[in-house]
Amino acid sequence: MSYANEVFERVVKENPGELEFHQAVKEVLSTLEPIVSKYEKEYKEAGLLERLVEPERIISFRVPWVDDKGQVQVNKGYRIQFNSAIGPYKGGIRLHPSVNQGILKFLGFEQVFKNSLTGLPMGGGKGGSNFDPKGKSDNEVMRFCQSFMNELYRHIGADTDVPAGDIGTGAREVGYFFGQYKRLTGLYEGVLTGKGLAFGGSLARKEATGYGVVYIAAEMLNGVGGDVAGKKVGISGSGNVAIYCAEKFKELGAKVVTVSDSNGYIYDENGINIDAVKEIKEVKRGRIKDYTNYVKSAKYVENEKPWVESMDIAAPCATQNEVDEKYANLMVKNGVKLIAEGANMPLTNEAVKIVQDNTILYMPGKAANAGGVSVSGLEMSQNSLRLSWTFEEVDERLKGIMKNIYKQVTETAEEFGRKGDFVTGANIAGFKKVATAMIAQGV
Ligand code: NDP
Ligand code: 2IT
Repeated sequence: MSYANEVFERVVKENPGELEFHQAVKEVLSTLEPIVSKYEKEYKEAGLLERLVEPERIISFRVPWVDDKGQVQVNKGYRIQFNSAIGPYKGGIRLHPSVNQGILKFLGFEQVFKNSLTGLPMGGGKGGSNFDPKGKSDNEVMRFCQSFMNELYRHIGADTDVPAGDIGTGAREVGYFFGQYKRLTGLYEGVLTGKGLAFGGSLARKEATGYGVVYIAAEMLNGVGGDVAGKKVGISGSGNVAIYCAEKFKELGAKVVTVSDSNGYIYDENGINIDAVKEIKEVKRGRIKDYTNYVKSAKYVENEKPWVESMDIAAPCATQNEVDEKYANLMVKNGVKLIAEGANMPLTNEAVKIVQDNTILYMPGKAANAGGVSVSGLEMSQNSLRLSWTFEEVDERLKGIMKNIYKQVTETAEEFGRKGDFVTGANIAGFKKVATAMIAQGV
């Protein structure tokens, strides 16, 4: 059995029930073979892969808070400090009822390679809670965030671990986290990213993940002599990533025809009205179904995903495993030529195989959605410098980073004999730098 396979089997045995974590580890280890076989002796001596799949630290804690009725509620809180070989732990905080340790370990593991690909000095981490912000008042969200930070503050800091947004965590939550961190420590420092613009946030952070997805999709098309303009695009989700992905696709002349949430999807043949989606989701915190109140001609389909429609480009921007074999086959049938993942691991490993076998250009999340954490890295730089850059300056740097990620991914794939396989390219390119740093720093 190969070294990578041995380590994978050990992961399954030692982390029972953590299915998403197994899936993410399998995806990465199965593509590292070309580099692992080259340096096997050195890696084995250093116990490199065994160390790579084990988080440096898992912090897990109780989050008690009082709801508006005066009732005490208790949630689970976590921070996975996965790997600090190339910089302080960096990664978002997910607030969603489905959150558990296995999901956060998969996200933390992915983050290690993603952050490495950005070229910025950031290690990998992820945190979260099974708290559901939906239907909660601002005061309830505030009390939850304060309680979460009462425990987390002692483990984070501008040079140790820098959390940010993810599903269920946006500017409102980051503001409450930051306020409580400052109260508890007395420090005004860049301990979180995605902050409000009035207190150290970076321009273009809100847009960064979605814009980055489009910048890399444009590079992918350019690589085959194509162009974003005129393409029909299907997007899933209607949160932070989906909205700004739609905005940039539209700006570059594509037509975005779908958005969705966990209840259903909208199809608008005239192109999604992004201002309407922003108002429904960012202002009213409503459901995507309400879009039909803004655009009467749009269609709403309950309990279905956008992938049943025909489109040239698919950008899954909701959550993990939203595209399984059935939907991957539908994408092939419906004419999808390019997939760029805004979400983390939205395709199952079986779905990835189907789209790659059918020669769909496919960019995995750790490369395609790295724009968000990249601008988080730029926010950290601005905070350290006590400066703020203009929107254009940050956006230009973001474009440069996404271009460079595309270059690394394609060149690495080619170097290791897997031309056009962006999964292998992204995994090996992200892994190389982390491996070098881990070996150099000793056990
Ligand atoms: P938001 O909370 O802003 O939006 C999430 C969207 O996805 C909502 O439309 C939500 O619908 C939908 N969704 C969430 N969970 C599910 C589910 N279980 N089934 C179906 N739909 C679901 O989150 P973001 O836009 O920030 O994050 C979306 C994805 O992008 C995640 O995978 C995240 O990890 C990834 N990502 C985010 C980055 C960021 O900067 N924010 C950076 C890189 C990746 P509903 O309201 O019905 O729950
Ligand atoms: O998955 C991700 O890359 C994020 N949620 C963003 C992390 C960050 O630190 O900005």
